[in-house]
Amino acid sequence: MSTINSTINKQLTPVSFTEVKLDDVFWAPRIETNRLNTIPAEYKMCEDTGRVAAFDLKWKQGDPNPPHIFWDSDIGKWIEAASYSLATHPDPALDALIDTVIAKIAAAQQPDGYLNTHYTQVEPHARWSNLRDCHELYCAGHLIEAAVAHYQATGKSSLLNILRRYADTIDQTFGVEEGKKRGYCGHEEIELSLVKLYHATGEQRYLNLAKYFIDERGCQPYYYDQEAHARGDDPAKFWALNYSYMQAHTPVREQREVTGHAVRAMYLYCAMADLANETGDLELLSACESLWEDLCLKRMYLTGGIGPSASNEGFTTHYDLPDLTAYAETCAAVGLVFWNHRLLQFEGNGKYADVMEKALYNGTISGVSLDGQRFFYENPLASTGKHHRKGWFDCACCPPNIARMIASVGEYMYSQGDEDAWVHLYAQGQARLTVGGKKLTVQQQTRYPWDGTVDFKITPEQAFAFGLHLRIPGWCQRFELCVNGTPVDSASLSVNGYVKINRVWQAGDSIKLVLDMPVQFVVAHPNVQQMAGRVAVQRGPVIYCLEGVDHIQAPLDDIVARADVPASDQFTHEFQPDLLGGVVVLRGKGMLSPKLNWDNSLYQFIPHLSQQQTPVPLTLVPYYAWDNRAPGEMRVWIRTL
Ligand code: FUB
Ligand code: ZN
Repeated sequence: MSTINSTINKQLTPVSFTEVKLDDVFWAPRIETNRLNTIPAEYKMCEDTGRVAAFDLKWKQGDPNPPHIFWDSDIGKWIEAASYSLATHPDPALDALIDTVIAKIAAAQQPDGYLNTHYTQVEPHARWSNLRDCHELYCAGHLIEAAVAHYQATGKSSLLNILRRYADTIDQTFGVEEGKKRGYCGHEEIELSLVKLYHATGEQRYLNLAKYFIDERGCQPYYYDQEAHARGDDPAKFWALNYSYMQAHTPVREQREVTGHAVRAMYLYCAMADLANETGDLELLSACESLWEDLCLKRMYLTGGIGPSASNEGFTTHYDLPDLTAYAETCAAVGLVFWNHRLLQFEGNGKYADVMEKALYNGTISGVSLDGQRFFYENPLASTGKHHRKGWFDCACCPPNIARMIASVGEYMYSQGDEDAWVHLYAQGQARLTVGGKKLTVQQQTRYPWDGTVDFKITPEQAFAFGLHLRIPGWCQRFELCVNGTPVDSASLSVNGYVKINRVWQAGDSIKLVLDMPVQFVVAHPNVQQMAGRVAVQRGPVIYCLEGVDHIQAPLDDIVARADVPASDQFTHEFQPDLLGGVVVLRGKGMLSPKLNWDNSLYQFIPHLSQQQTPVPLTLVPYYAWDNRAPGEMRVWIRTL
């Protein structure tokens, strides 16, 4: 059921991460690790693998290691991450390093503005001949995002000017006008980047081009058929079988079911939300709303991972959420954050913040090791002990994606409007907001996500009236709220997952929000057959898991949780500063199933199963932190009696 109003209500604008200073227990150390370890390590890998040198245009036919069709996107995402990092932490060496890469990019730009290291060197006569498979516009999109981020972080227009020229070339090449190609990219990304470029430059034609790409997608006759014929290929032999793989089977406004490749879907939906926001396009917004329900109510992992299948790196059927074989690509969860953040800005509906928070604390950051130097591409919810992070991948989309998300995580925390301010996420630090043209500071003191108490100080430059919305997360069943020490009847003030406090705020005003954060069992919808009879454990926004290293007595599948007793009564929680970078660990008791002898049997009778079980101590650690100690098994979903 759609909850979107009949007109688009644009109340919220995100508060830029440059206005949000974090000194919290959770994100601040990650941002620092990202800056000190991840961004340099990724640059080194880009250098070592030839991605940086590809812009020197020295590769010749017959040389080894030809520039790959989407190497440019890795450089784009790296520059974006590095620029976000610069924006909050000035670093002359990093600034200079980015400048050297930009100089190479400038030199690689062709006289007509075209810019792609693969096509310029490896297939110079085949430009724009295979939009379906070859990522040209996708690479352009990531370079545009990089250019906008770099411009915003440094004020330098060096990269922006390059990408404007390239965007102009793209604009002259694609469109409905006579003589232009009516194509669109097989991997969405250019669309959302053009909306960013429009914002950075004020040039309406970039927004128009984004709209063209979105509106043209999925129209018949299919461009990809025509393009295949022009190449001499049979479109019926498309390796992915049909265009739902890239969400191009039907016009996007008509799409109601999430299909195909998960990262592509997320980037498309981001652009649809962007365009709806810019142009008031209700059709696009209502398509987003339906797609959101299809995804988040029937296809999303508990961790915010999405896309269960490796074969299409994406979606299958409703409720198909296997744990061990989950693909759940890091990039897809990052894309889910991007999309939900955009949808959140329309009406401030907490359901989007809930999904965003779920992915932020679980299925995205599981993609990077605690030292920031090893990465998961796939984020399964169970492991037999063979799945481990790696320093890099041939297809290296995930490492720089998680880096850009972490470097800009402050962006997801607050919104501002003409009459209201919103706090979506809790993290210690302070933010500068502007509400109706008036400035204020919001300070949070908290140990979230390890503790549910948040103390706020609200400091407007001058006293003024506005509504302050504080999110009550979906996982929280009970909370208490005091303003200046006086309890507030918050039930009457709660709308769409937020409590709204209306008053004339003045310097020195304080708020105490206490979110009850017990350990909870979670069960899956009965249609998720793979999880029947299993529970997961969650505390606050954090999903927990069992790791083999804490349970050497038996394989994890022999461990059974006692779901007949509330989780809060059986698990204690304790912050352990020296474990896994500082985490709350849960401890309790489960049971060990008896060891049965399965020689020569497929089924057997076992009377009085429960009497044969023996108690076993359980230790649960945050899912995102798994595989950072001795390698071994992992389970999120635990068997029950
Ligand atoms: O195709 C470019 C990127 O590589 C995609 O976003 C990922 O899923 C991986 O296939
Ligand atoms: Zn990826």
